[in-house]
Amino acid sequence: MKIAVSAFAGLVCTLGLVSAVHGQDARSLEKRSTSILTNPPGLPRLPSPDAAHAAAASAGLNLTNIQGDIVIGQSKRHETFLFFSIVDATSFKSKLRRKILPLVTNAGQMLKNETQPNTLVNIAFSQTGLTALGITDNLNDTAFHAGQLANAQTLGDPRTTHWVPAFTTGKIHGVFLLASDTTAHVDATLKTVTTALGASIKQAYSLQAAARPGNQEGHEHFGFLDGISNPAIQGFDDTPLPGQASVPTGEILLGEQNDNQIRPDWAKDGSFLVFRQLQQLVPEFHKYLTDNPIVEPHLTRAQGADLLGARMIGRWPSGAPVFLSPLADDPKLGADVHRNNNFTYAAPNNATLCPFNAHIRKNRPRADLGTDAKNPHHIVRGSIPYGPEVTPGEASSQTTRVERGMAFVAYQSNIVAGFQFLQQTWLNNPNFFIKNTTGFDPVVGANHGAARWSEGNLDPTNPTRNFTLVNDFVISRGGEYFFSPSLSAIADKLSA
Ligand code: N7H
Repeated sequence: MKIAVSAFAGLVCTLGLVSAVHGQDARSLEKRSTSILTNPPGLPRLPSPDAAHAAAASAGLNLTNIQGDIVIGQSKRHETFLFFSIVDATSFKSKLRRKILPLVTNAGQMLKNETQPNTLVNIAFSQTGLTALGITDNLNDTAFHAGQLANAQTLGDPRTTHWVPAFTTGKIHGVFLLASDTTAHVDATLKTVTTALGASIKQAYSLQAAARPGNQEGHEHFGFLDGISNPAIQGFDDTPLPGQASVPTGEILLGEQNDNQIRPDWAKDGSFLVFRQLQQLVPEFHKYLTDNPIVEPHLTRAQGADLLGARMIGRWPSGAPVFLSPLADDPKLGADVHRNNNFTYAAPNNATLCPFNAHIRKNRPRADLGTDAKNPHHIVRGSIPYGPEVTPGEASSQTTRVERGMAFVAYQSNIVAGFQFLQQTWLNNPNFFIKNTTGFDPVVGANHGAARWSEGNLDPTNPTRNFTLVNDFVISRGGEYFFSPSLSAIADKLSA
């Protein structure tokens, strides 16, 4: 039976879930009263349903046709990434339409607890996956077409030395993103999905991820609150917080305003999903800080170490920006969404308050570029930590023994101008455009595994002090580039 797309999308919207029909079992019929998302202080909230629908109406955007993960940011509690290869394309397509499409969660559903499913289900395809499905249309993104494996050198990885083997095969055709508030929900949905697809797919790899426990919820493994400065997407959130970037819809969604590439019609309202498994060497990072503190008469050694870490990121663990709180953390500022992103690096436009090569300044130079509107390199991050907390043994030996890190997810309409540009041209480039020879992003910048450096500007007390970072604190375990299609594209193109 062919379902008319608009009618289908409307049905999804009205019911908030169609999953009860096929698989997420009877519990899906229960209305949720709690959100599947976390809500740590300091991170931007989703817009209210009324505000989002009004914004979408004025932009002509259909929120029920856009996959939900694209707009919700970094607030997932538990998430499993299931990477798969398509074994039988005919069987896969038929099951995709009949059994998977009804489970796929759209952006509209995520706006209210009552319409959220038990588990968010999203699906995305690599270039080899689209090819396996017989799709020959050109989505017009060279990085996506080549795949991430071909991009390892460009991204500064030390070849594929540390890559998860599955990412080196070029045979990952797609990924399911399954997110919920409990692992029980995620696991039940994983079973539903794999049972539904049966032998039409083969699991290539999977990664379980979860928000960190207790007061570290919302913080990545080095300890810093993450996701504060995700941009507001026009047509979804038209009331950005002070300092929050407001990005044209087409910078994230294909075929929308400001997406100037030629795309096939069916690609409209899809988004490119960059996945990277980024291992974090947490004890080693903290050892580096302790061994190389910033020395100031009124700071203890520990405070000097914390200051160096904060200047490397551009924010303190609470999320307070060093530009507004240059010498010590300010948890009240970090938790205040009206203040924690409200700065531009404009006055003073130097490295006194925030180093030029701090992670957040390299990723979004704000007024260094003129105005934010002149920056076409925004991404929406949907990352989540993976792996356990640092054990006492690792802390005392200052050595990583168990893998942990960030399941990095970024959405954009153009990988070349989005993630690839940020990693290659800003984070990995010691000659950052604002000022030459400032150095690498000390945390995420990469130099093919060789030493990285930071010249001057990290230490405010000694502008000529240079830092040599012999070892990486973040190690690429590889990943893949995917396309997260609209629900109508799944119905009409990918399963037809
Ligand atoms: Fe980054 N971190 O703790 O070091 N990031 N990041 N990121 N990141 C940000 O402002 C981190 C990575 C961006 O708009 C914060 O939301 C870690 C990659 C962008 O002002 C923290 C890893 C790329 C921003 C971290 C990692 C980016 C940003 C501050 C890997 C792109 C917003 C919280 C393990 C290529 C900048 C916040 C802005 C912020 C961390 C990776 C991009 C704490 C640990 C690979 C665009």
